Amino acid sequence: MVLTPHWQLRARFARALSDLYGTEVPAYTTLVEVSQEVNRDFVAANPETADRFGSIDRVTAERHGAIRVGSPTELAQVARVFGAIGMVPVGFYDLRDAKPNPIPVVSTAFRPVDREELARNPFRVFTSLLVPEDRRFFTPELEQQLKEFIGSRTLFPDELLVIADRSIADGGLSAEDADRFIELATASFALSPEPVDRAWYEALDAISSVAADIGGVTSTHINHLTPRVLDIDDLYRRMSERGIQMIDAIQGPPRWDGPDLLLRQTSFRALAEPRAFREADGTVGTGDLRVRFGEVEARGIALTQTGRDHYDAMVAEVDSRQAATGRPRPEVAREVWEELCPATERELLVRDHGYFNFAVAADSAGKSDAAPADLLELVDGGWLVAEPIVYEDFLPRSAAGIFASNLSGDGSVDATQDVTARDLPWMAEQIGVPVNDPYALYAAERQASFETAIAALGLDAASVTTPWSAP
Ligand code: OOG
Ligand code: NI
Repeated sequence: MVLTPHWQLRARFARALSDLYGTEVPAYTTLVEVSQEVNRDFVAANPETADRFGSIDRVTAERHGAIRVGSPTELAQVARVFGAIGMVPVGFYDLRDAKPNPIPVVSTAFRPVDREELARNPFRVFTSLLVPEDRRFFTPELEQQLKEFIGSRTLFPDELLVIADRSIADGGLSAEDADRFIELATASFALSPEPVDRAWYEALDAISSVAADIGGVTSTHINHLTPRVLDIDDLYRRMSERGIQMIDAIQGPPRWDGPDLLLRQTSFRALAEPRAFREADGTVGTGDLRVRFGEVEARGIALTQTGRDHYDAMVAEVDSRQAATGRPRPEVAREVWEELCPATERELLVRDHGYFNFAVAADSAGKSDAAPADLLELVDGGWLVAEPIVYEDFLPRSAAGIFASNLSGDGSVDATQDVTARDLPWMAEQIGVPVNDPYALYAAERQASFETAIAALGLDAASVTTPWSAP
């Protein structure tokens, strides 16, 4: 029997979710249209460089979603549903001490990890898990109530989980199972018509809107779906021109003339959506909730740990100069970048700040002299080309900003309470599958391309000097 492979299931699921979200949040459809216009115009204006961070087909289809769940049991089920379509957890983000608003969640991102799989369809989902044990947010009574409420709901039907396990075991699904999987999985992330218990929702909302969004309702839902653009400043302008109120700024690194690092994101607040509410007297009426929004992103080069430390230091410098002068953040950030950020891709490579893949240059075969045993000389001398590896992950500070810009209130936090320890190994144990370290993934990809290219030049990779130390 011919099975539909994971990547095809993933592409179908991403499309189905996009169709669903477009019917639920019409402004998303506008965002996708404008994103496509921006990308078309960018490709027309920059035909040589437009596909430097991924093919245009990939970028056009590219989306990330966000979901939020309430317990390790639910997170483990999410891992099965996404595992069925070739997405595994990568990275650990703790948003509980985020500024300006702490959020009572820890998160990971489910995504494909192989370059080929990413090229076929890079769908990823930022997935947050509530931490009801955290005393800075929740009293012991509330923790207990949350656990009971969450423990008694069902996010995913058994039938879906059974098919998901089959897909993981077999590497794909029969046509019939595939249809059923897409139908059930998509429905699991739709906004539920089930009435929301107003008193319960509001009690949680006073502590954290995110806690209410997770633990105040009986299902999960796709919280936003983010297209990718090649020019986010252009997108921001065009959305504003259409009268859509965007958040104040683009999060992440500034626009400047040097290389784009990591990830830039911006969002708009979604309109209130009508929801059914159950009142204290048992009657059901309608009200509205503003929990879902639109977000868009532009992706740049993945940074090594050294590059990331430098990035974090530049962001801290932006913070302190901005606090001291009150000048607009984009202006301060640009100034700091111009002073401190490596201004070219070559400089990122020399200082080992960025990840690159290496390939034999098209004209290197015509070279008569012996290839030097030094990576930078090989690149500078035209033997190899270095292609930046695109950042496939998230930024906790931008994530916190995205959460915060869409909260209804500031919530309440008791900072004097102890922190409940949560980290990547803890999360892996809860999910029952490994949580990948993003740095290890990028480094492995770089190393593999480096070894292949070096071997093609007839050199021994172990004897070639590189800006990074041997793995
Ligand atoms: C997730 C926010 C994080 C991003 O792009 O950084 C995120 C959420 O709102 O649940 O999606
Ligand atoms: Ni997002």
